[in-house]
Amino acid sequence: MQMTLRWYGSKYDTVTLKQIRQIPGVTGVISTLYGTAPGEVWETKDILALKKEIEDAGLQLAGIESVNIHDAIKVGTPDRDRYIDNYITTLERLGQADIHMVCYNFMPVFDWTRTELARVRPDGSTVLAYTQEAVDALNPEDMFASISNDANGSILPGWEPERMAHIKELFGMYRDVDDEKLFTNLKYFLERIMPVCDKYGINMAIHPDDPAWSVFGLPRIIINKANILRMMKMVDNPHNGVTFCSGSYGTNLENDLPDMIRSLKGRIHFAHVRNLKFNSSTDFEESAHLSSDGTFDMYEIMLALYDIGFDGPIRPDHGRMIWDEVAMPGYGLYDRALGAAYLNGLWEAICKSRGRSE
Ligand SMILES: [Mn+2]
Repeated sequence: MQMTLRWYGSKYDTVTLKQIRQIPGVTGVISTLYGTAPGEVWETKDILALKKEIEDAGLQLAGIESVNIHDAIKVGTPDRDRYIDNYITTLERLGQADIHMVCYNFMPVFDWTRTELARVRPDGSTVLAYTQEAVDALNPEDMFASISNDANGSILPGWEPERMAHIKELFGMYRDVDDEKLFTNLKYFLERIMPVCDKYGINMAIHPDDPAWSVFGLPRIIINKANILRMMKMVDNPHNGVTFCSGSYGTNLENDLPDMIRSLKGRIHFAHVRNLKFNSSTDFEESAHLSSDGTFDMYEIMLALYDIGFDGPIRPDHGRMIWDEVAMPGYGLYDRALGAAYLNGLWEAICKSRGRSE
């Protein structure tokens, strides 16, 4: 596996490539052209400039998170083919630039959802947190207002103001889309993009829905083992794979994370590994990465990845805000660096005890 950190680009991120380079064991970053809108074709010169900037800093661009999917594709409107054509062109250009992993999600309207971006923990650190009670008490517009007011001045991916300005319209588009329709539209999209993925060796890695259940009545399908195996079978191509995000699948305590990993051998192309601490089944917070601080056994998660021969990029996920850092919630430097070092330590111990060199 290759340890990486997510990086939003020098225009948007408070963390520098130089800082990332100094985290021991981190050799790559996962990035995106953050200024592009879903549905837009990415320009080759912009892709190459991003890649060069990262390589000049002594790191590798290990994959893209994300190339976002236009709502027309998720809803299945008559103009979806135009947006899929654009997506294919972007994939072609990424492949030509020697980039072979693309993360994306198929979540309607919202990306990940949290109800607090800075819950204070007993040690004074702040973390992202979720309570179902708070979601039940809010409407989507209020949710957007509370998220954007709390974001330390950053624009959070998936919560861009331009997008949220159309929130009512977006909800309207999804009125007739249920889980089955969303599966059908995902299949249509995947079947159309697989040829270009085959040609350039691009691994598509779908990110799970977060939290792993319906929010505000919207359909959500990438939530559990049964659905993800259905997706793997419906387009049975090794390039149709997943981002295994422990913090997103883990929002549902019925998901057995190591078992899910073992069921996806050969299809996990990217891993987000972090812990959650559940205070009740409907209230959780994003704790430090260590097993001892949260609900999940992080050793068992890393061991399952080892057992299936996982060799893709991995990254620590949202970190706590510690040591008075001011950054995009979840995306500060310090706690993610601690997370990377911890996951690398687990991996080294597993490799040495099992006799594989890396
Ligand atoms: Mn994730």
